[in-house]
Amino acid sequence: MPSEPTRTGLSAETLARAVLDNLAYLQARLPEIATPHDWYMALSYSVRDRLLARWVSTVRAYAARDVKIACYLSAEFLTGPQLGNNLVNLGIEETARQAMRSLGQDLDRLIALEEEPGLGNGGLGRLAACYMDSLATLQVPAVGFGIRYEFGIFDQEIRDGCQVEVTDKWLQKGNPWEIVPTDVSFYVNFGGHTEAQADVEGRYRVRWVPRGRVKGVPYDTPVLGYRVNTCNTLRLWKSEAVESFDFQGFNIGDYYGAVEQKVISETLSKVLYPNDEPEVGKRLRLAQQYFFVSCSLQNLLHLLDLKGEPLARFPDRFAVQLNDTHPSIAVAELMRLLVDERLVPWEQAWDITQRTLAYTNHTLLPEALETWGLPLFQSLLPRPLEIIYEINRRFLDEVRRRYPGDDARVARLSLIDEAGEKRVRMANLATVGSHTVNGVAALHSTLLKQTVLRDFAELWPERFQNVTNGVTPRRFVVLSNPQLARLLTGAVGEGWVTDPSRLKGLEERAGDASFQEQWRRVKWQNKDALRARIRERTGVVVDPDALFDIQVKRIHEYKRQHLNVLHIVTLYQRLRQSPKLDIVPRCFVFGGKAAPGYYMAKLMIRLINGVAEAVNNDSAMGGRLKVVFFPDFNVKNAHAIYPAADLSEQISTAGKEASGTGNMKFMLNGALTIGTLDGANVEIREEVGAENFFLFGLTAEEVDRVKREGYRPAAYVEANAELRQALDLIGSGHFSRGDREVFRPLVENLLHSDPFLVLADYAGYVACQERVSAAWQDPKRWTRMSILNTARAGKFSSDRAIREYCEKIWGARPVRIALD
Ligand code: NBG
Repeated sequence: MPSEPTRTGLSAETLARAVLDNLAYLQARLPEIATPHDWYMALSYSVRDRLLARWVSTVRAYAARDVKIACYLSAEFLTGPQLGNNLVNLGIEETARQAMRSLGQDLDRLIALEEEPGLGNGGLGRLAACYMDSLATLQVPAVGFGIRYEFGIFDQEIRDGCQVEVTDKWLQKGNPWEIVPTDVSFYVNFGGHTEAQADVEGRYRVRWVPRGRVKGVPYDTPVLGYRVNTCNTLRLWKSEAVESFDFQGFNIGDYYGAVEQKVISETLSKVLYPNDEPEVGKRLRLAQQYFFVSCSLQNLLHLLDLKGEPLARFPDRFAVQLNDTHPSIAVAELMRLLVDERLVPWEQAWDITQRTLAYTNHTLLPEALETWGLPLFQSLLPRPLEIIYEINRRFLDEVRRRYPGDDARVARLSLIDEAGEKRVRMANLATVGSHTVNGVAALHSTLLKQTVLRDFAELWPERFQNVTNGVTPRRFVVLSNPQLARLLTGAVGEGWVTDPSRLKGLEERAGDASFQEQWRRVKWQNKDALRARIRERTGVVVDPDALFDIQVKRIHEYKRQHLNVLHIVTLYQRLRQSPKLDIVPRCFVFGGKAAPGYYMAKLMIRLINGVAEAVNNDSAMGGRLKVVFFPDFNVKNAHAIYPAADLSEQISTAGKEASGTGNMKFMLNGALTIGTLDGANVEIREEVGAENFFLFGLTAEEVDRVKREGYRPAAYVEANAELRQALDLIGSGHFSRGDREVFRPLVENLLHSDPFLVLADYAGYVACQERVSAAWQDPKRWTRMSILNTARAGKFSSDRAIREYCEKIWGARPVRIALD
């Protein structure tokens, strides 16, 4: 029998041979003394080889053919671990298991060793990663551009109930997935000044004389689609110092300034900034954004040159999506590259820019909308700022023509906020420079047009779109919930993985007793597995027969983890007052990181842990209530958490959560949702049916009205004895070992300001939780609802979302790849 090529063969024997080969010749390790990590690396290299075969074919095909490439610009890609996912997409999970067994190694153990590439904060970064998976799976030519942070999002530890941030050293032991092409790098300017002059033909030209330059080096990670040959690229830029750096600075004596610049260039891609931080690291963050955007756009122009095509073809070759405002400096940078460096006339450059770029908005929270003070902008990016002024001048001329005399409107639309310290408004810049602007759920897109971008929506209604977010069923079911995946495949065939509308086929089995029994068994086993992890990570013993009530997401006041806590404290009080009360046993699980500088969010973590300590150790509870704060919520831990949930908490103040994507992951894994009419919850409820969704709370409109009419949180406390008791108990020090001061700021904030209407929604939430408990007591009914949730989750696949982006925004089409 002819033997398969070692680097590409897909049989277990060949794979085992490849692993030994890499162990010996890449890592120089003897099998006898190889550590589990060595084996992990050897297997990963072997899997990467198999990706590379497809990657090469893909890159070749894109270079040779007339294709349009979707370019996803994002400051965050929260990919999570790669090995398991690549095995799933290659379809060789079982083969790998066998191969490693033949080498005396356990595959699951090796997979568990992988460090998490946590290059994102939360939903926004994870969405980018899901989209990369879908793009490849749908065989759409695509590249993701971002930053190769040396330190990703911090690791969270809990000490004495408090969050402690530990630096994330994901690269310490090497990253087997990335490839560094040595033939490309780009330079990016910073600081300095500009000089205007006329060129030989008398045209107005501007030269940017930078203070310094930074070199951007690409690190490529192949992204393979599910069971296809398409293997796209995630290209992350690392900054390096340029050798002959700022000698002028040395000569004129600005020694420290020059050294500072050198340090900046080397630290540019050092660390991912946590969001929700008001002022920290502003300057470096703007520098990071410009750095990766400039490298990426230069790279695209370079690709066009390689194809030998004229600049006018740029928008036909590349669709560039701006993931939030973080890359929105692309509007000015593409203009600069075209006008200054390629000598394209302004009008033509503007046409190219607008036809290329599109912008996705991910938040309406005013404090999260990016603006940059002019002095900072000017000192770091003098030339892009001039270009922004020129864009603004032309744009506002147009506005004045449309709305003569409407100065207030001009002020609102301007790219520069002139009230107080002058600032550049990045959302306005992104909107003006894009052909399409979209929100991430139907409600969010509507509110976007009514609030943050209202004037723009009036000006250009045709520019606004909605694309509801989605999540990949490969990672979030096939990989992380294999038992459910098997059950689904048995019931509706394996086509659901790429066409989850087929899950509708489960509906007819939703009431079937034996199918229900299998369904419950899968859920129970996932809960039992989470039970073991909880015990290992926190020491808390929980019961898999209890209702697993889970809220995992970033910790934020608008997400209202404290509302969840108030419900727990209420149940706790009831049981303390009437120990014999018949209640549904519940295990409450929380997980999520707080931004290091977000005081209130950190206090919420402390509160959860304080409540956990009191509740879990109170013998009167008889084990009926358990509260767990699962530390370090990340993609890896998420794999174990979503599959184990009975109830998904999606309880943000209506109008505040742009979409949510955790809500979709829970639904796909058969959890029922308790939630407000916010973000994608609205569409989840539409899909699953109102009778299968636990709805409570004020609507976005009501929230607005309550606030307009003067919200007085104390009124809700006066009207509700249980609420008063719960707040009193928290204030009494009961959950802080007698210290009455610890939670005072949190309680006072709720009583006197409560910006996210926690107290207004409390009664409705508690009543809704009672409906949850009633449903749980009827296992047939609950299981039916659970099955229907999975059955009707098809809409929330990221494949659907990507198809919409391709059709409505990018004009990108699939390209079938044959292996060379
Ligand atoms: C977040 C929203 C979420 C949404 C994700 C992905 C930001 C700025 N926004 O509701 O808060 O699901 O984006 O769209 O991180």
